[in-house]
Amino acid sequence: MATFVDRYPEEASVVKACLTVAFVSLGIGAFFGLVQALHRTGVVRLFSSVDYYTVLTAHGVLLALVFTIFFLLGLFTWAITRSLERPLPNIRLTWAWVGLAQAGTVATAAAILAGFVPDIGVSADVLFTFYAPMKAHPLFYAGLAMFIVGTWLAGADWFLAYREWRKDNPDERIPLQTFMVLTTMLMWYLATIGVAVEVVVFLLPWSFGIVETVNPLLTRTLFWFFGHPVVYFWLMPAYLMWYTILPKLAGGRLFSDPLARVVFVLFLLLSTPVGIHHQYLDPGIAEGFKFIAMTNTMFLLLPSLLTAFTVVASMEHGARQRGGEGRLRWLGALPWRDPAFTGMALAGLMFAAGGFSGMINAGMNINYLIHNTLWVPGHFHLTVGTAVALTMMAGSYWLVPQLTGRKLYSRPIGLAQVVLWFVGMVFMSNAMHRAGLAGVPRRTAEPQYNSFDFTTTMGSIEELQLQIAVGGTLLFVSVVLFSFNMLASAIEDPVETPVDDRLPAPLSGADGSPRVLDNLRLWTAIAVVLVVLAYTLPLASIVQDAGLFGNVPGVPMLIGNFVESLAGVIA
Ligand code: HAS
Ligand code: CU
Repeated sequence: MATFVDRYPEEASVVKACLTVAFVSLGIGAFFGLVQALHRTGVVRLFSSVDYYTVLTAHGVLLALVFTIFFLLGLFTWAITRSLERPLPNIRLTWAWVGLAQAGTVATAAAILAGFVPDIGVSADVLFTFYAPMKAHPLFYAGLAMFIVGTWLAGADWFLAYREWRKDNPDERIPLQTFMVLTTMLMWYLATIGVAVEVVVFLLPWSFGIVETVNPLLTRTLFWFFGHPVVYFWLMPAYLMWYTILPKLAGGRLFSDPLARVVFVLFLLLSTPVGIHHQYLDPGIAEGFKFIAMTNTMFLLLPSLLTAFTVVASMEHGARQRGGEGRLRWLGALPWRDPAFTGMALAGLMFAAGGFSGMINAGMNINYLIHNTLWVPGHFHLTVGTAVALTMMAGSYWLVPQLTGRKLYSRPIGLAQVVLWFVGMVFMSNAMHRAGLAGVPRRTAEPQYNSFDFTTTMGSIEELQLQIAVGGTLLFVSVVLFSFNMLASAIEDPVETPVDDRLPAPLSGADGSPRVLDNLRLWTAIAVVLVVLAYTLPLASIVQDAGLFGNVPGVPMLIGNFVESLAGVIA
């Protein structure tokens, strides 16, 4: 059995090109994470607090946007090619989107890093949630636009591959991995409408000086229209690996293929009409709209709860195939020495905790307690920072040898790396959650204000700061080990018996399930209707209140008038 690179050499190069960008971003982004954790906690201050937002923006953009999405581009290319069992139809198109996304990344990263150079007039300290009123240099938005268009073309490339396959296989069910890629991309097309309008219609002209003002609430709302679903765009590659690769690594088979399809369809339907749960504290959006977003968010827990069940059931099946017995003793029969398996399992375990803090965020009333505190970074370091990032690193130990035809340099280092990530994150994210409950704010260079004591029943602030610094340092060491292992693997000798990339058939296959599951047009249409229902009225009322570009006399002026007349009455 030839491995991936032997069967599809050109596609393997594409995947490698994407993963290389992902891993370089991971290395640089992790470095910014370390210096920032040490700075915030007051352990060592390596840069001036004035540069804090440049560091934080570089950290967030390089890790949350570039590392994750470039990994996705590589993984999905691999998944489409191997599950359709054919090369991509138009390799020039493929290289075009790789190049465009890479060029966009370079432009955006340059705009951010230029912030460290004084007096050149280029900076983009707008954080990874780049909405107004923060303004970046046009290069930042232009790069971002290229990057997003790159992902759109990638999706087009994969849909074309699917269309070719369909011509030859008119009656077959869509292969599972292809199904996952296509539903994720449909969700992405819908979600990115928000950010495209935000950047092209408002932020870019504003940054160029073509328009003078924007409506900040409108750009925030358009951002979160995209900003929630983007978290599932990061998560779906991890789910693809948990559903299709993890069962094999565990020694078993996926519990249910139709259940996996249902999960991806639910994400397509529900990921977008929930973005307002990031805006519970925004004035200017009526409570009723926030309540609808909360209700939709609670429904959106379902696909992840189904995933927890299906993935753990598949792992248990694998363990029993390997001789595992008992109610919980089977856990011991899992291949814990395999870094790919262990990393993914630990990532899943942490996601159970991250999902729990997500449920707390999602409650409109409890959100007021944690919003804009360190609790929120605690939440997303478990989700994107572990469920996604650790799964991607762990998956690489299995994936990369298929792309290079070389062996992995060191499994023990890989194992140490994934365990170190888990331990580092236990320290850091637990302390972040607790510090958040004590009121420590997020996005602040020096959160310990003079004459203000955060000490509460949550423990002393010094202890929490120390845990964050220790955790952050362990995470950085983990990335160093990962980068070293990947680099060393790139120059290993080619192997004679390559990794077997065949995936076992699910215990319950697609054949017995209703064909309507594969009706992508139907699900897309319903998803569009749900978004229209969730967003038309809130957007209309935001525009009515303060105008498209924020220059129509609206609520602020009404308040001004009110205050003025009140002052008159008092006088
Ligand atoms: Fe979130 C804020 C709600 C999931 C990322 N989230 C954020 C931010 C980020 C983020 C980056 O409602 C901050 C944005 C900013 O900068 O302001 N989030 C949720 C909810 C979920 C959720 C309800 N978030 C994610 C995922 C993310 C992510 C996934 C990235 C990938 N989040 C919120 C809310 C806010 C928020 C509010 C705004 C907070 C504020 O006020 O600012 C749900 O999707 C979670 C569902 C998950 C579960 C867990 C299921 C468990 C599984 C594990 C299976 C176990 C295995 C292993 C496989 C119900 C699937 C077993 C192992 C063995 C050994 C047996
Ligand atoms: Cu969200």
